[in-house]
Amino acid sequence: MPSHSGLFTVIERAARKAAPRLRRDFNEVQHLQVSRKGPADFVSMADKRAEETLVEELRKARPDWSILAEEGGEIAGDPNKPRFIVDPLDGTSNFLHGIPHFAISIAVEEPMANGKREITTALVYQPLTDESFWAEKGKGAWLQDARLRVSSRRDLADALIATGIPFLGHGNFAQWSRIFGAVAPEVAGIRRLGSAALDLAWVAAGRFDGFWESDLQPWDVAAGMLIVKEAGGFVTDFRGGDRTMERNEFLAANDVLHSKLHKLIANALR
Ligand code: 2AM
Ligand code: CA
Repeated sequence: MPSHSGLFTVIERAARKAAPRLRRDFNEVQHLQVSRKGPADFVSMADKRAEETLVEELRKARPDWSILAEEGGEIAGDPNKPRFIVDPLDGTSNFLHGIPHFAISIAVEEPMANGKREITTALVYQPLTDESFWAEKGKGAWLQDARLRVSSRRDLADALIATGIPFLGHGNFAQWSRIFGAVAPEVAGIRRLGSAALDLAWVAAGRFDGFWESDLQPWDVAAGMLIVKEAGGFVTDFRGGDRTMERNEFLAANDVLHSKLHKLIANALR
């Protein structure tokens, strides 16, 4: 049984408080599919409401900490204190289309002695399955109270790889296509499920053997990256370095598959 920190309890309580409303709103979306205006405005309301609940709960527990949230942007707090990074609804397009695959993502970023900031606590919570994927730095990654470990597959031919495809003019489609062209013929399958937070949580859980995507936002990946690392996986940029956020490139897998995928990607982008 893992020992939760008080901080993790705060985060999980916030997510569980926002979840019932999200579940209700998701069920409601199905009925709106036929209406003329469509469910888009409704979903954006659901998104905002979930964020309000999360921000309210987090502020109550840690009033002087900053919060970076997808909808509201940055709420300034004490710059020397940690910061919450919050995505109230990752997988919005799934939610909008009635596809049951979305999550709440919450991370805590702490200032370190060396002046850098580091993610130290992470939760990706899937309201419809009630699954809590979480990690605390140095204490491992967990699904509820079961230890998570990245997959042990070593052969690309057995590997199921998740990705995100550039959409609506976002991202670099030419680059994604070159990587896809190099990776797809070598692996057992590629999946595009539409929630980067869950893609990473599922790499940590060994459901996916790897993941690559670029042009994501900090709240999409902050929690998922720590969960992968604490599950024994690697997360790097496409060059194999640690400048994931700066380069906005994310490649995650176990050590063996990470190095194989990295070679394929390096070749494709040469
Ligand atoms: P969001 O659901 O919070 O917007 C996956 O490629 C990532 O891109 C998701 O984490 C998702 O976060 C974001 N995204 C934004 N708009 C999207 C869209 N139209 N289709 C797919 N993903 C989208
Ligand atoms: Ca998101």
